[in-house]
Amino acid sequence: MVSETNRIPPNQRVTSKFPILHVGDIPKFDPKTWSFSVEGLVENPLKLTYEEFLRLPKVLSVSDFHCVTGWSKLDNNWEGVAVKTILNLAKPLREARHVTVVAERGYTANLALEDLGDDVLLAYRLNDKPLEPEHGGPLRLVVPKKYAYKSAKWVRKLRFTEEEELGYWERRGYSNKANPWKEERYV
Ligand SMILES: Nc1nc2c(c(=O)[nH]1)N[C@H]1C(S)=C(S)[C@@H](COP(=O)(O)O)O[C@H]1N2
Ligand SMILES: [Mo]
Repeated sequence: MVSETNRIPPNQRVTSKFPILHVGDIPKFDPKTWSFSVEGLVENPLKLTYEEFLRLPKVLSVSDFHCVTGWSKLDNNWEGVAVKTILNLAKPLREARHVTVVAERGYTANLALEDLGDDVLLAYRLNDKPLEPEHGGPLRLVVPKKYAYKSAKWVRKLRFTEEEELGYWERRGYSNKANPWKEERYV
């Protein structure tokens, strides 16, 4: 057993269920029309079909997931594409400082380029099964070092920008930094 001390950020409770939390309803997924794009300040804009996305090099990554409302779900086995792989393909320009993660139905989350570490993943499998629609399938971002509102479900696009574009919750009073270890919950 891995010790759980020091794994749980302040004022978080561990849950064994995986709660489902999002605004709006779950989008329909059609693998024939779905695409993943990278646009904005990049040398090589990308637009990939679902099949093309699945052919990208994949990684497995185990991480913990902390929702700002106070629950933490430990030891999630994600499988997908490291965001570093996407960066290597799209090649952000020197002016690019921020990324807006654009999901279905107008949900967005924003990150600084330096937040896109080796542990950040575009995931399509969880615990050896295809990622369920309610948890963001076919594709969600996983940002283990931030509160989970940065881990957008149903991701369709990454947009690289010079100026920061605040995301859905970041515009509504939640912390832009979102570091659970520092309890950066609200502005
Ligand atoms: N597209 C989208 N992604 C989203 C959200 C959302 O409302 N829409 N909610 C976020 C929040 S606040 C949390 S806690 C997690 C919840 O992920 P889960 O439903 O897989 O537990 O998704 C995040 N990603
Ligand atoms: Mo959340």
